[in-house]
Amino acid sequence: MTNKFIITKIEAYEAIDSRGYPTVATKVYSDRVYAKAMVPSGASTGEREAVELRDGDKNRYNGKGVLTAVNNVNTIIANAIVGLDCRNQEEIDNLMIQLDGTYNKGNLGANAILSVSLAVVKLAAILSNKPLYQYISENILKEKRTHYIMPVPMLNVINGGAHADNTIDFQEFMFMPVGANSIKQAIQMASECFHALQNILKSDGYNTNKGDEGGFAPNLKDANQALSLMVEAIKKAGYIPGDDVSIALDLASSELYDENNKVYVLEKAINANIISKEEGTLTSTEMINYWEQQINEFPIISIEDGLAENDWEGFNQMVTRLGSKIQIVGDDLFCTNPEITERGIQANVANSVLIKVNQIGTLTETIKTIKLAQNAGWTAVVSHRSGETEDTTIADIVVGMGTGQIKTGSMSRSERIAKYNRLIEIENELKDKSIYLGKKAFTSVK
Ligand code: 2PG
Ligand code: MG
Repeated sequence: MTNKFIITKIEAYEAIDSRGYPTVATKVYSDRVYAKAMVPSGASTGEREAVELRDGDKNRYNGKGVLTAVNNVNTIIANAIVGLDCRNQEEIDNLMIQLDGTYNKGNLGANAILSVSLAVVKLAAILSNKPLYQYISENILKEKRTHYIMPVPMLNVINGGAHADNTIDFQEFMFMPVGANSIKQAIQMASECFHALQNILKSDGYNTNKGDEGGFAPNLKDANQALSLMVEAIKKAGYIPGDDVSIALDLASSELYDENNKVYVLEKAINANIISKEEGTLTSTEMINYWEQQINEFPIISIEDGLAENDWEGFNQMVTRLGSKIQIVGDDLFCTNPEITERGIQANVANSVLIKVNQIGTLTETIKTIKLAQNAGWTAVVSHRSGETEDTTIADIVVGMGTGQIKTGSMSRSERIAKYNRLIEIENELKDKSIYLGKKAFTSVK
């Protein structure tokens, strides 16, 4: 009898992401059954991210085409992987890493490699007759669970920084429905707060246009005003700030850092004449002071990339001062890279790691980073990118890995909603075999 798990064909092509840029889509087949994965793409990227291979041919998509990566899948990767058993995830991922031969997947492209890595696990799950989250847990982690942990979502409702054309320098202001008892309820609460925020913005005379992740992108004065509006929205929707709905932030501070002068510059606000150059230029300590004040004033529970990726000293100071009160998440800081995360754990620069599959490029390495964090008593937040597709793999990864937190955008735009709908579907399927941890998802915050 033939082994139904043998990969018989791999087919990649250029698809389109949520910003209208090309991305790699790959179908991995076993006979007539196939699974498909599509790769996301960031705008505020960390220096140490695995390489997203772009053609650079200015005649197509302003140089952003991915035909070289697609071709690498269809030739080099397909030649090596067709004929292998799709259940051997680690073997396949390691083989692709070897084929690439660089430390950052710059040869074949992390976008090429990731598309195959994710399609392979999806195919193995389909052929095993298991939902992907269950396959990840039982077959990859070898953990049989009586209950699955549904993630507390971070919903990015005010977009700034590189994700929006407005005056806000900080990138993401997110609702976290910590008081819900299920993902379904969490999403309902988030939706109600989101619409309350929309009404407040409208009646205060602000525009309600959206940024890349589906959050509003008004021209606000500063972060303090954004936070005040969010608290007002939570109350207006009938919830208690901090008890029912908390606030998480991604400051994406690498984008603000002036490496030469070791200062953070709030350029958008300065250019809009909201603040002077002096007021808008902050040292690491001044950044921490500012955010400490905001934490005291608002129900902030988590801050991601509160400082720049190379400011490890500043991060250590931030964790020492704020780490017992809030979750300090490293995104650009670690780039989902197991080695950098390991170093970060030793150097005590955070208490949580953001997990983005395309920052590292294989499922195997992604899992390694999550495990490192979990073993160190850190939390791990599985995350989308600002450029996304309808691919919902991260929803299954977060449930399969049981990390307890996901960041996947606002209550608008279908590429974000697709992930929420997948989480609702999983919860429905699991019935009483699912748990929503709420505030308990923050194990590292005392
Ligand atoms: C981030 C992400 C996702 P990007 O900084 O965390 O929200 O943005 O994908 O642009 O890096
Ligand atoms: Mg980030």
